[in-house]
Amino acid sequence: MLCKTMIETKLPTPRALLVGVQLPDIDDVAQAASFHELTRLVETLGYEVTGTFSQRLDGIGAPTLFGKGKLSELAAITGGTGVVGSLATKLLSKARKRFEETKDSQLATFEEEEEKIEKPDYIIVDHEISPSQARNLERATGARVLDRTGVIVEIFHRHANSREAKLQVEMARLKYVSPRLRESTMGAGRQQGVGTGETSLELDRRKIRDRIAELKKMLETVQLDGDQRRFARAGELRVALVGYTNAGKSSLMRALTASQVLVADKLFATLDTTVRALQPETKPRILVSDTVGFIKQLPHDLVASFRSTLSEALEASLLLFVVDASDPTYEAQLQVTRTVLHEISADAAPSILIMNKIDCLEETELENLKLKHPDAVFLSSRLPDDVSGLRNIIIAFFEKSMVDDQIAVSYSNEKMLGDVFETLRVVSQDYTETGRLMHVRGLPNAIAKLKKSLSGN
Ligand SMILES: Nc1nc2c(ncn2[C@@H]2O[C@H](COP(=O)(O)OP(=O)(O)OP(=O)(O)O)[C@@H](O)[C@H]2O)c(=O)[nH]1
Ligand SMILES: [Mg+2]
Repeated sequence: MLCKTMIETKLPTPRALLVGVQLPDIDDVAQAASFHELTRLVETLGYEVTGTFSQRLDGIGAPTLFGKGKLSELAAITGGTGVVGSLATKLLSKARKRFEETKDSQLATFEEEEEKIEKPDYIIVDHEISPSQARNLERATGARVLDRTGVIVEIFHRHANSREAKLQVEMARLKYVSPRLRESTMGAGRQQGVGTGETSLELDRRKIRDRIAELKKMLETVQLDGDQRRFARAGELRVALVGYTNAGKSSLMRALTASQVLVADKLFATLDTTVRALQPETKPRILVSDTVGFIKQLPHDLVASFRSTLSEALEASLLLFVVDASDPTYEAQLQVTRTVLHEISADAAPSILIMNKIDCLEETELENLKLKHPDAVFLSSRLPDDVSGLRNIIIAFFEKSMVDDQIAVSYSNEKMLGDVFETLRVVSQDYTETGRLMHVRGLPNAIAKLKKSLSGN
C-alpha cells in the first residue's frame, strides 16, 4: 500500500502588538508588569509579541480608546488609515508614510519589500473594551483587535479538559462572542432565517442563545453528579491550593501527593480541580485539591465558571494561598486572589500564606520578605525538605481540629467499617456482644456523619 505523502503546511505565527491606556493611578512599573503579564498570555496563545504601545489618559472610555494623534501613530505601525469611517486598509496614511520613511530606505522604496516590515496582525488591548471600541479600532488600524478578556477566554477554551470545564468555557466564550458578531464578518451570501425576516446576524445570535440555554441544562446535570461526589467526600480532611496563575500550585500538588498533574510555565495550565491524597498517606487521609489560577481583570463569566470548578476547594477546611515570592508584583497577585475568593464566597476557611519559589531569591530579599510576612511559610516546591515541612504543617493543622470520640458499630453494620477506617483514625477497639466499640479520632463533622449513617438515618 502506498503511503500518502503528508504536505506540511506551516502557518505563520501571528504577530501581536500590545496596546493599553496608562491610567493616572498606574505608575510605569505597574504598567510594564501589566504588559509583561499580557505578553505571557498572548504567548500562551501562540502569538509573537512585536511591541507595546500606550498613552497616558484619564480613562478607557473613548470610542477609539486613544486620542486622534495617538490613533494615527498606531495606524502607522499597523498599516491602517487611522480613520474609523474607512475600511480601506491598503491606503497608506500620511503617518504610515512617515513611519516608513524612517525605516531602511530600500524597504520603503520597493513595494514587494513592504511586506517585510513586520506589521502586527493583531492589536491586543490590555483592558476589557466594548464591542464598538473594538470595531472602531479595527477600522482605524486595519489589524484584528482582541482585548484582555478575549485572550483569557480563548486560553480557557484551549485548555479546558473535563466535561464541566468545557461546557462552562463554551458558555463564557459564546457570551463574549455574541455581542461582537457583525454582519460583515459573516460572509455575504449567508441565508437569512427562512420566512422570519431575520438577518443572518440575528439568526446567528439566536443560535447562540439557544446553545447557551442547552449548555445551562447540560451543566446542571454535570453539577448534580459533582454534588453527589462532594457529598460522598464530606467530612474528609481537605486542603486546597489556591493562588495566582503560575504561582506553582500544581508543582506543590505534585510534590505533596506524588502525582503527575500538569505543571507548565504557561498561564492557566490547570483548569480543573484535581483531588489527591497527601503522601505518604495519613490516617485519616488528607485530600489535597489543585485549582485553577486567578488573574487580574478576570472576565465576569469566567468568575462564574470558577465558582463551580472551585466548589470542591470551597469545601476545604484549610486554604493554602500559594504565591510566587520571586515575582515583583506578588502583592498585587495576592490581592487579586483574595478578591476573587471573596467574590465567590470562598474565603471563610482558615488560610496559610505559602511563599513559593524562594530558590529564585537572594538571601537579603528572602530576609526582607520574612520580616514582612512573619506568619507565612517560605519554601520551594522543588526542595523535598521544604515540601515535607509543609506536609507536617498541614498535618498539625488537622490534628488541632480533630477530637476523640467513640463509635459503636454493630455486627450487622460491619459493611460500614471501611468508611470508619477511611475517614477516622481508629485508636483502639473493644469487642462487645452486639458489635465493636471503636475509639476514634477525627474531624467532628466526619464523626457526626458516620454516627448518622450507623443509626440508619
Ligand atoms: N524556580 C522555581 N520554579 C518553580 C517552583 N515551583 C514552580 N515553579 C515553576 O513555575 C511554573 C508554574 O508552575 P505550576 O505549578 O504549573 O503553576 P500553577 O500555579 O499550577 O499555574 P496555573 O495552573 O497556570 O494556575 C513552572 O514552570 C514550574 O516549574 C519553585 O519552587 N521554584
Ligand atoms: Mg496549575
